[in-house]
Amino acid sequence: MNHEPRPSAFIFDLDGVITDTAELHYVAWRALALDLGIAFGEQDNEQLKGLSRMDSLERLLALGTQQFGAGEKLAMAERKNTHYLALVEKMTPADLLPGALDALHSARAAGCGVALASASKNAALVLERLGIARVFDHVVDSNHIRNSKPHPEVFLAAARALGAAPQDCVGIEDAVAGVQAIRAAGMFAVGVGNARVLLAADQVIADLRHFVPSNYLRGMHRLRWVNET
Ligand code: B16
Ligand code: MG
Repeated sequence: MNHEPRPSAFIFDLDGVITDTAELHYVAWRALALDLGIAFGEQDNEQLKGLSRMDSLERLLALGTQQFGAGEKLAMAERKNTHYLALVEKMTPADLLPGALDALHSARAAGCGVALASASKNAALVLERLGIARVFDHVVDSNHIRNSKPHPEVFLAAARALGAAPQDCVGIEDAVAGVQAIRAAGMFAVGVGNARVLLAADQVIADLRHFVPSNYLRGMHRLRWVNET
C-alpha cells in the first residue's frame, strides 16, 4: 500500500467495468424472483446495476404485490447472496473484461493512485478471484460506507484514502447511479457503456480498451470530453 499523496488518481468501479458480475447477480436475483412468483427479466436487472444489495431487493419486490417484513427481506438478501457467492467462486482471471488489466497497470505506471469504489460487499473476494487484489492502493466498498451510489461517499472515501483532491480524480463507472455519484463527488466521470444511457458522464467509452490514463494527467478537471460512442 502506498499512502503518499499522488498528483492524480483513478477510481474504478468493479462490476461492469473490471469484470461482468452483472450476469451472475442476474442469475441469483432471477432465481429468488422465480421462488417468489415475480417476473424478472434482463431489463429489470439493468435497473439494479450499481445499487446496493438491499436497494436491489426493494426494486425486485416492487415488481410483485406481496409485502414482506424486515426479517424476511434480510433472509431473502442472504439467500440471493449465498447463490451469488457460489457463482463468484468459479471466477478466474479470465473473467477480467477486455482492457481492464492494461488500464490498471497503465494507471500505476503513470504514477497515479489507483482505488476501487464498489457498491458490492463482495468486492474483495471478486478481486481475489480475478487475481488483481494487489493492484489497488485502496479498496472502498459497501462495508466501509453508509450511503450507496448515487451518493458520492464511496468515491470521496477512495479519494481521501489516496490523498487526492476530488477534482484531481477520474472515476470510471458503468452504471447511471455510479456516474451520478462521481459527478456529485466533483470528479471527472468516465462512463463505460452506452452514451445514450450514461448521459451525465463527461466522456463515454465502450470498454477499458479505450481507456488511456496518461490522457487525463494534465488539467483533467477543466476538460469536457466529447462522447465517443
Ligand atoms: P453485493 P459495483 C454493485 O457493484 C453491482 O453493480 C450491483 O448490481 C450490486 O447489487 C451491488 O454491487 C451490491 O453487490 O450484493 O455483492 O454486495 O458496480 O458498484 O462494483
Ligand atoms: Mg458497476
